[in-house]
Amino acid sequence: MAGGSTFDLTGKRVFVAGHRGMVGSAVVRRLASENCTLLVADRHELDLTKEEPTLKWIQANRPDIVVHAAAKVGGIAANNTFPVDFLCDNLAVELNVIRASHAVGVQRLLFLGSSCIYPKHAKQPIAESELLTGPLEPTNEWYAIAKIAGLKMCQAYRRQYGDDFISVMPTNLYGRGDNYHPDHSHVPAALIRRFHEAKMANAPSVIVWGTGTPLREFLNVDDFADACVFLLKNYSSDLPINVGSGDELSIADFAAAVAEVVGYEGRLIFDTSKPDGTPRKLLDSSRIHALGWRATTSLRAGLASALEDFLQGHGRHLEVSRAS
Ligand code: GFB
Repeated sequence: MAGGSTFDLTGKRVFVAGHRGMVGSAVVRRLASENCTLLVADRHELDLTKEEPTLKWIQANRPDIVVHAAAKVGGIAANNTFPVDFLCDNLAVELNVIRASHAVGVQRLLFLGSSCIYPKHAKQPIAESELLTGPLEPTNEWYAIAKIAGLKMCQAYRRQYGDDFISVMPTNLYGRGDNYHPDHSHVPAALIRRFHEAKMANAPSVIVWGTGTPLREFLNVDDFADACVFLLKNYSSDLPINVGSGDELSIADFAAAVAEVVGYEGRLIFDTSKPDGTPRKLLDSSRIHALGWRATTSLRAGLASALEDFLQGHGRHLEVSRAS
């Protein structure tokens, strides 16, 4: 079952693939309080899109556990602009990491998916059973197809070889270590940066993409990392498992919340030439709740800590302007 027996991380060698990303770095922070040995490889040391070096590195380092947090990720515009990267790089990394993990007999692998793998018009809140029941949201179908393939690889290895490979589907994430690229980031990082810059420049208004009506659920990345460790210890099933916060709001309300946390008091202008993406994406997290895990960080507290992280320059693609 799902959640029947517990898996002990004590003394285990845990490879966090993608440890520089927002999720990977949060998993590394969370694993620091477990009694396990962390294994990481910087990009210049190991290119996970390359099969042979990935296999050799994993053979040489012999992880017991793999957290597969390596992925090419980005917001709605990046997904639309770089379909080859989002499809092919992600497929390559998944194939290399999952195959090599099987080859060395990894005891448990946790694969990270995304809520965008579910159909554009999935029933809300979205249960895991909605997978592959309808067409995908076109702005992110390349990424979604790659993530669905990774999930299916885990199921295939479990079915054919009995490998304990599990998949977890986070809702929209934000928090420490995010990517603040002005065009390619997700909405939380984009708005934190844009509102901060507008505040510094005393700009009377700020652009928010789309109509403001899409609904999104936001989960703090440190809560998500905690869920990953919880699932590593307590979950073994071929069914993917959703991880959400239940904190759902419209993009307009979210933008207002970010503006308040940043302290920006100007006007928000919605640029409807920009895509809205999927109309609603609220995960049904009842299965992980039944196992005993829940998110604990409120959206306000999470946004305040994300802003702090941004101001300290910990994210990527940062050129933070500061009040002198
Ligand atoms: O975060 P985001 O790019 O992710 O956009 P998705 C969420 C919503 O925020 C969309 C609106 O309706 C955007 O139109 N938005 C408003 C903005 N202003 C901005 C802005 O400045 N930047 C961005 N990025 N959005 C992604 C997928 O979809 O979700 C990925 O493309 C991934 O594949 C991720 O799965 C979790 O929720 O629309």
